[in-house]
Amino acid sequence: MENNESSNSIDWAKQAYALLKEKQQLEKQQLEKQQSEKQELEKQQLEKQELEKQQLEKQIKTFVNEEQAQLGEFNEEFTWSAMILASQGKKANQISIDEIDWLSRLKKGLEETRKGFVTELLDKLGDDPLTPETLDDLETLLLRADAGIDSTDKVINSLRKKLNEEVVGGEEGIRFLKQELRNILDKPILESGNQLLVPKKNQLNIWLIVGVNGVGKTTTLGKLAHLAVESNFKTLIAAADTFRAAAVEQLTVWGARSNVDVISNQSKNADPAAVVFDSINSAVKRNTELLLIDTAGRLQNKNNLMEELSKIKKIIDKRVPNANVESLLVLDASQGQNGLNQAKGFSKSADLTGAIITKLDGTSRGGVSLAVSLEVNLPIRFIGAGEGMRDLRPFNSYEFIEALLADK
Ligand SMILES: Nc1nc2c(ncn2[C@@H]2O[C@H](COP(=O)(O)OP(=O)(O)OP(=O)(O)O)[C@@H](O)[C@H]2O)c(=O)[nH]1
Ligand SMILES: [Mg+2]
Repeated sequence: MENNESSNSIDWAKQAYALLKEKQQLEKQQLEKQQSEKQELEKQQLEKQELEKQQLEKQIKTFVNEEQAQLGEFNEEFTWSAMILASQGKKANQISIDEIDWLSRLKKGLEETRKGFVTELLDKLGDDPLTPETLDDLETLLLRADAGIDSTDKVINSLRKKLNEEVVGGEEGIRFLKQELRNILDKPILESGNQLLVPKKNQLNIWLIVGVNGVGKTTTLGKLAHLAVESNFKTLIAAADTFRAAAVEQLTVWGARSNVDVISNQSKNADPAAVVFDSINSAVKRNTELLLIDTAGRLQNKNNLMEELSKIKKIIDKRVPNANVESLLVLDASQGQNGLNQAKGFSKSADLTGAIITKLDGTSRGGVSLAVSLEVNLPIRFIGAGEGMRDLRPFNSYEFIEALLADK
């Protein structure tokens, strides 16, 4: 009996030992697996970093080569662009390759809007005098290009009034239409008392770039940095979008393209307001003339976004009350009426001073610029038509409307 018991307990001990051994083995294997997984992950991260570094270097190299405007052919594009500059009073020797190049690209960029709007309009108008039916067609076309109901009504009513007073030929109709459209775009600009938005020399100017996610804020900021450096402004960038992980890298590439320093805080959950604070300190120390602040487009919710913007604004007002501050709302033209709603939303909570319309290339809804000017009374300050560094220019209603209504 006793013997039996002791052999049982030996068996039990053997069993327990085997189980423990197995467990230990398993744990060891798990540990080894974890370690090798960790090593693999580290290796992958290193490879990824190396790849990103290579891509960054490659991008910067391509940018340097790509960014110089070239004198193209003496063709219809060149002639049209030169004529637009000439009709604004520029002399032949005052015209730069950059300006010609931009106008050709703007016209090309607005091709989609034009196709769905002007080509049809010109066909309808022909050389015959305007009729009430052509006005109905024009109304539909303007609405389709996202000019908005108010702008469309305004233009159509003016044309109708003119029609009641006199016979309006096709060509004159177009001229009148262009003027009416320009009036809409120019009104908020004239009311701002500032025809062209340029940083004030030898002072601190702070431009806050705001807007919902993906509209092109960071890209626009990069292009603005380029324009500013070209115009000899001492420029600095603040990476205050701390929400999106890759935002700082994206800005660093843009900064490198124009040789502009980027103030950032790489740590996780960094406070955007702290980044702004640091960047203002650097700007003051360096006598910076233009501080461009990139902000997040997406936070946990819309209220957070607005709260963050007002926090940033407060820091600026407190730390540098004399700075010339602009809050510029970036809108993606391809979002049409949605853009108009964003402009209305932001103008309620964020003290906006202007708008920048991006992605005018390849959209058929460039008309949203009219809706924003008329319905939100926001001066359009810049327009972007492309992803390149040179694809952003100060807004000029004459050039915009000519490019929009170009008849070829
Ligand atoms: N075609 C075209 N693409 C543009 C233009 N501007 C920006 N983009 C592209 O739009 C995408 C989004 O641009 P971002 O600058 O990252 O937009 P964002 O507003 O900073 O986005 P979040 O930081 O995520 O809120 C990118 O792929 C840009 O290259 C433009 O004028 N034309
Ligand atoms: Mg961004």
